[in-house]
Amino acid sequence: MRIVFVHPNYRSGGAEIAGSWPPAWVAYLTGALRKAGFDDIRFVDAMTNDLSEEAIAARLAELRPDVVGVTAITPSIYAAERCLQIAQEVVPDALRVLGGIHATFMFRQVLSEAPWVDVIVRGEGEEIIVALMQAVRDGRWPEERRRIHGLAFREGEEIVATPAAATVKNLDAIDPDWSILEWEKYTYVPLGVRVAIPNMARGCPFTCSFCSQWKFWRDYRVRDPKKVVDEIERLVEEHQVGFFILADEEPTINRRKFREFCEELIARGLPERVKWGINTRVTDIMRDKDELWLWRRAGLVHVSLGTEAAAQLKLDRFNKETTVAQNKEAIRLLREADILTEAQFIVGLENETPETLEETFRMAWDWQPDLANWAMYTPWPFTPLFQELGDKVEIFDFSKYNFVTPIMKPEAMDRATLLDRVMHNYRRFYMRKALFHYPWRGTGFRRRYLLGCLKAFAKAGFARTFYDLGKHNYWGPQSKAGVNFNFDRTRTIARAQLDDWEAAADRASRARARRAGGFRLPEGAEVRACGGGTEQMEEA
Ligand code: B12
Ligand code: SF4
Repeated sequence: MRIVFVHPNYRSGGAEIAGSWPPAWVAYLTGALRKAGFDDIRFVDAMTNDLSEEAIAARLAELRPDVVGVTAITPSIYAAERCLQIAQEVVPDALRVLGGIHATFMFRQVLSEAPWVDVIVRGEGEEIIVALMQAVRDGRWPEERRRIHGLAFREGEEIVATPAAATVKNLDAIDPDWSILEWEKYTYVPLGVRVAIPNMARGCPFTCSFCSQWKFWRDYRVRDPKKVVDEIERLVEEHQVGFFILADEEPTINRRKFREFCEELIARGLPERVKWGINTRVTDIMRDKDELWLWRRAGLVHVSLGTEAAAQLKLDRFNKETTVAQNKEAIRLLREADILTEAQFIVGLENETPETLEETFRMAWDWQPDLANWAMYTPWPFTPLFQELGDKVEIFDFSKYNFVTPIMKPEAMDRATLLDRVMHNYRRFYMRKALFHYPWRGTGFRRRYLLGCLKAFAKAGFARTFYDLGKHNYWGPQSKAGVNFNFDRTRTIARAQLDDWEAAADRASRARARRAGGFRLPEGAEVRACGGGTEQMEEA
């Protein structure tokens, strides 16, 4: 039985400008499937190879799969749906499977707008895909489909969701198969080396209102650090990987395991051969300030911090539980430990003004991170903040939900001005850094790395792919009047999806009423989701 995975060709000029990145989901699913005895698995990376629709069709026709599996985050959903439509056209007998975060939560939307999708895998894929493939192989598909947890599919006019599958409890049984990828294609531009995205921890114990990740992975789990280092050692030895980022949302919260991870890398001499980066929280940096040199010795050279908003007001709204002063201090501590810092700002909520954007620039310059990003607030439709914003969200063209396109229109300015002010921040920040900082940061690794980052920015700037500026017709402040984000305003939320949200809101208000009606957990305990928040993936 031949399974073909396809990574859709979607680009938007954000993080991907730093290189061509290996899709981790393919390695993780392939590992699980091979362990379960499925050995005919192929992969088509339409994104890295920039494949046209015709080229995808030709590859599928040539490979003649029995199953086609595609991934989608929110902005790549239409490209993913199109891949499966192409599969329907050229290999109509193949089972068409879609997975990833967007379809997990928006399965009613997806099955309404793309009825050619045979089945959606909701949540972590490793165990569900194995159960699904076994059913197909053993001839139990589609008769037994209602028995497999974590799926959604159409039965005539009805959209059926089976009960949510459990999260993968034994993460140590996970053994990704990275050999499925064509390694010479994956390069990290700032260092000019091969790059990988291993995953040590899943989930996040926090519940930021704008973020979808804690909801997706649900409970927080960490793999055995030694096993993760085994994986990294194989990536270095077998695939000559010279840089990795951990895919984790929160790798450092479990201090003991993170320390073990660093010590194991050092014990095996890996920091000489591979450098790495993480995303984490400023509060962990403050807590672990005495360990930062250990992190650095283990090869950690780049920390991206969700500093998020300059104004404390915004941090509170995002439920981020951090303070502006902590952000500054965390950056200082990392700088002292010789670790590069990247500060992330989220801008573009409805109350953004030119002054608040200016304020983020001043903060960025005051804190002096090595890199700064101004991401456009993107209302993932399955987050609490989206529900709170209600009809202030008026664009439902998900292909533009990508951190670089202003989805919200701030009350005080139009979208083109918002983009222009953000570009103004980038220009000032990187111009000054390029002239006064990067070239003078010693002669060693740090300087080489920073100049490499500048090269990645410059490359995307010249090609006008940065923030999709070329597509949006932005050429600088003078071009504001001609900027066009090309939103497809015919895109709407499907009736089935709206009905589902309304039903969920009803259930939530009934639950609130029940709680208000006198039910109390012992000793004042609160009902909490396994991610630590108050929301939980629905058992359908
Ligand atoms: C590494 C990364 C990148 C890399 C590499 C992406 C790549 N080629 O895979 C780069 C830097 C290029 C990147 C770019 C972008 N990214 Co990114 N990225 C991540 C990050 C940090 C890790 C992704 C990862 O590998 N996870 C580990 C794997 C194992 O998890 P997974 O992909 O979810 O797969 C599991 C399940 O979802 C499921 N599954 C997934 N696909 C399928 C398919 C099938 C058939 C099945 C059965 C199951 C299944 O099974 C897998 C195993 O359990 C995540 C945050 C995170 N921690 O997840 C953000 C994240 C995915 N990125 C995000 C975004 C928005 C983007 C950009 C649009 C930003 C931008 N403008 O630059 C671009 C889009 C580029 C693109 N076309 O994909 C968002 C998506 C949010 C959303 N709701 O959709 C995330 C979640 C970050 C966030 N803060 O919200 N990204
Ligand atoms: S800390 Fe907040 S933004 Fe970061 S992954 Fe957790 S919930 Fe999301």
